[in-house]
Amino acid sequence: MSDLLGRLRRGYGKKLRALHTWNGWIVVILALTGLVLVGGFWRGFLGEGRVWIKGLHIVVGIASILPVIYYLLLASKHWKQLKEKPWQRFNVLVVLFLLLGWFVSGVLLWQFRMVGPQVSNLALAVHDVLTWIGLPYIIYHSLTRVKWLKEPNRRTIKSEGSAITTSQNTPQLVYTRRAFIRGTIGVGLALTIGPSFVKWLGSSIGNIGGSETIDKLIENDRNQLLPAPQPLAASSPPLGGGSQGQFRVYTVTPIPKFTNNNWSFKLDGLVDQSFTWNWEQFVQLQRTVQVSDFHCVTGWSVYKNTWEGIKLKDLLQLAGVKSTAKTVKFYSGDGVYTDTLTLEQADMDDVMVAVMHDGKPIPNDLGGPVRLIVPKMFAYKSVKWLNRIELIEGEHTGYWEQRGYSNDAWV
Ligand SMILES: Nc1nc2c(c(=O)[nH]1)N[C@H]1C(S)=C(S)[C@@H](COP(=O)(O)O)O[C@H]1N2
Ligand SMILES: [Mo]
Repeated sequence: MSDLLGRLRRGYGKKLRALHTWNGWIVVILALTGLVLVGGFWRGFLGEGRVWIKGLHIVVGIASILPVIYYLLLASKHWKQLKEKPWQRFNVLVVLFLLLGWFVSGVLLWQFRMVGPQVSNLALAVHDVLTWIGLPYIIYHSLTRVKWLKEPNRRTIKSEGSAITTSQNTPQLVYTRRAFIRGTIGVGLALTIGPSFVKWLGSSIGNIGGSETIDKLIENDRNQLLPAPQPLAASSPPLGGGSQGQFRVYTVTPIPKFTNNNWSFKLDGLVDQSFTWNWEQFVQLQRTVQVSDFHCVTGWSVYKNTWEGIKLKDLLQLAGVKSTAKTVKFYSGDGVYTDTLTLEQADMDDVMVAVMHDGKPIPNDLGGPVRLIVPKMFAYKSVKWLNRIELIEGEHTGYWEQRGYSNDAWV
């Protein structure tokens, strides 16, 4: 009888430890993939890989609930075991809270289409804040455990009894190897995510403190285009009362900057008359003002943007679309990014070739001097640094659509 109990106990200790190891690996994978996804630093050269990393992050994230459920089945016994160790009880609660919080907010983000932008914005904020407090906590936890592992009697999860005898001749080896593995993971983590982590941490703190605002991006604007466009009355003060929320600066290339000398705007392809405007000519074109929300598929939105620019349909009318044309193709001045709309979509009243945001020129970080705005679609359609519109006969698959995003981008 007591033998059986002992075996169960041993089994339990092993299970808990295996669980802990699995959980540790899952957190490492999620942390690495998550930080790479969120770190603007990596966006530029990941390209296509980003979609795969996102897939991996989601799959592993969903799987991460399994060890939690498994733990909860064993929890009452572990909890009793920790009776005299309030700090370790606290640790268990913190870790459970983090894992469940990440899981729930992660599932909502994954299902952003179903839950809508309001919920997914909240979920993204929660996911971020949990990472912001959770990752340092977990890194600290694993670093201190490396020391603990060298002192087996301080371990919480003991395999009571025979484990000590069996491991007696090799404990040094076992623990050193573990410490080594953990150390390696630690160094690997630091090297891979270090740069994006620091950057992201900075911007997260900025976002929470509200200091990394559009004003700051405007201040850092590296475009030099003269004359500055004069805002219409509806733009200044902005009709929408000023945008709410913050843009995350996205790019798949180094961020371009423009001057009067290297900037022009082309409208060509299957049109009756093609155009090439320089900046002085471009700011003469008739602009209008609209207020609209801006939604990124990754879960964030900026509400009530007052955009001023030229309606796409006005531009198309000016050039005269040939009857053979089927698709409107947009080119970014970054030389890489493209996207498309069908002629029917391009005819929507609120699709705009935008020049100003909230009454000010769009800074180059946010796609200025000219970016596309398609309010009814997710923002990957809103090509930054727009400098060419071509009417084409066939179809074209845009940058993110080539990498797995749906060509149907309706919000
Ligand atoms: N040229 C270019 N345009 C782009 C992108 C990009 O990486 N390059 N990202 C798209 C995506 S996914 C989003 S959410 C918005 C982000 O705009 P922002 O960087 O001004 O916040 O730009 C869209 N247009
Ligand atoms: Mo996006």
